[in-house]
Amino acid sequence: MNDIPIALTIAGADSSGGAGIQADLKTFQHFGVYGMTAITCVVAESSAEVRSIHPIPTDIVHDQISLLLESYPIAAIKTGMLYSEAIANTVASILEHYPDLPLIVDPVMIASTGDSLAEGNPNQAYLNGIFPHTDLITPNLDEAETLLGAPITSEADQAAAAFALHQQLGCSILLKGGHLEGPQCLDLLVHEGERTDFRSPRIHTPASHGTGCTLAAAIAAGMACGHPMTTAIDKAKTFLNQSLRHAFSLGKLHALNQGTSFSQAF
Ligand code: PXL
Repeated sequence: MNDIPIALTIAGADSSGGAGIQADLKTFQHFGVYGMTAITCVVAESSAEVRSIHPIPTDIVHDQISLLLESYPIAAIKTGMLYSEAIANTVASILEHYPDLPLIVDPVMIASTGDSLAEGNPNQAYLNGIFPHTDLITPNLDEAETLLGAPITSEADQAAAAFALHQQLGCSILLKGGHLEGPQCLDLLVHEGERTDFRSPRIHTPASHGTGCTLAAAIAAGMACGHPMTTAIDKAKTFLNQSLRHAFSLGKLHALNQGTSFSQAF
């Protein structure tokens, strides 16, 4: 029998398959990592509409995570949509007992449709409970603006915001610049006080649903395989660009291609 690295995603289930738990599992599979899940909420949605969100009771969220961590040698954890302060606090209460496990946090707040994916304000739970145990946070510009309370409208603002978050939260920050204008997209990492720029050509596509989830899951997969953070981010960015370039048309809507293989198609 073969060993395989295991990654756990703690996130919402996206019925359309492009974001959340479903995106994470496809991404883990692509990188040869065994994916496990703790579902925080069920989201009835397409890439164009969030219709309803059904949170999972906190005791069930708790049991999913604690049983997996007790039973398997999990090598990295990624969190996505935690939805409520109560769920975020439940997740934090377990993760505080695993300080050495690589933890990547995608602070999901708003869907690509513009719909809110958070009830009330889970910021406090992130700040008090989740971030203190986190290795890397991957906010987009909107999420960073919410966390800092200041607008980010240029690459200079972006760098200042990434350093400010790094200093305030005490962990690495990958501040994604996808929402700025210009021919290139800058994702800016501040890790151990050092800045690293990841630039990629801006890809104009209607298939952007799930990009944040896919990037964070790919980074978690790389770290589960033992890669240093910067290597994991570099490989994750390459994968996300491929996913965008090979996106699917699904009737009238679209989806990222999270590594669907053509080698064994029926
Ligand atoms: O892309 C953000 C996101 C995260 N998690 C879930 C989602 C979405 C977007 O719709 O449904 C479950």
